[in-house]
Amino acid sequence: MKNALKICYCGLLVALFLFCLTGCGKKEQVKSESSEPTKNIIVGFAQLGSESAWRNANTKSVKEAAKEAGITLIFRNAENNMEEQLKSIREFIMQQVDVIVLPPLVTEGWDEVLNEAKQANIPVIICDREIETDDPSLYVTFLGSDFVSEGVKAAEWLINATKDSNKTYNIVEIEGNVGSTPAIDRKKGFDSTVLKHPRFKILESTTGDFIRAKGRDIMNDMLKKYGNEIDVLFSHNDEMALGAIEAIEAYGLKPGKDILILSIDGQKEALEQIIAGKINVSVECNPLFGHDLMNAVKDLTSGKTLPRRIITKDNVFTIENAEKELPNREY
Ligand code: GYE
Repeated sequence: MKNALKICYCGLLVALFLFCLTGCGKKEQVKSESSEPTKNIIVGFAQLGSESAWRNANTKSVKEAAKEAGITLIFRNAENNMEEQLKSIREFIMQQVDVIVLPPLVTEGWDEVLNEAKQANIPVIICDREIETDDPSLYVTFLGSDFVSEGVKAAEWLINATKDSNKTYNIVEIEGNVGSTPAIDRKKGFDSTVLKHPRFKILESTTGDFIRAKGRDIMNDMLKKYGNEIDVLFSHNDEMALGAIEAIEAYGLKPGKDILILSIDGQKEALEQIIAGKINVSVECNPLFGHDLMNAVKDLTSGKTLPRRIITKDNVFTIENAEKELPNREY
């Protein structure tokens, strides 16, 4: 009996040894397959500007992800000038890059240049903001956030926070670049949600181009015009909200209390202001999609079919979770 057990035990050991050997063999094979040199992919990225912490984080994320993926990135920055973006795309076509990536400054005016890319057989990925076109064949996929839903989330916070009051809330709105999807859709989502309730009134809505200094100047003008009548500011990004806070304090009012501040992006500085009680809510818009973008590029160049839209997940930051989230913020 003892001997039989011993034989069984030895048999098991031999089987285990053989299993390991073949297993290791397989691993080696997989390893050598994946370390085969892949074709060098060249991507032309026509960044639209550097107007905000969001934008700079986006640039960093794209550059780092390209490096990690071993993709050659030709990076151009148009500094908020559409002519420059058009020029960059034409330059990429001349260079015969494998893929063009475009975060468009505004929605309109891309058909001609995208047709040139199509004629040159260069696929285009639209990211961050969207374009308006009748020809769906001009780009392969859109990768970015759902801006309507961001506006809705800001509105829902306000509706909920004021639900026990029956006073009328006067709102001012500072918008992003005229004609850009984040400005159009955040406004659409926000306005259509709050205006279902008669207790909200929008006093004025003006563009601040997503820039902090403009947010400050516009808030200044609005305070001169409406003074204490303003109850709520909805700013289309954190940079402009941060500028507006300076103007509100200079005017002698308390941001976050005398004027409720609703904003979008979820950048580090905004979370700090939430903790300080000066911003009430910042709806996240995630700029860190570099990896998803490079994965889409790899799929595209290896012949896979991409979904028409790849939508990033966005959180909502308030006093409830800002402190916990702050150490994790990358922008
Ligand atoms: O919210 C803003 C940036 O297009 C989503 O642009 C982006 C917006 C972002 O300047 O801060």
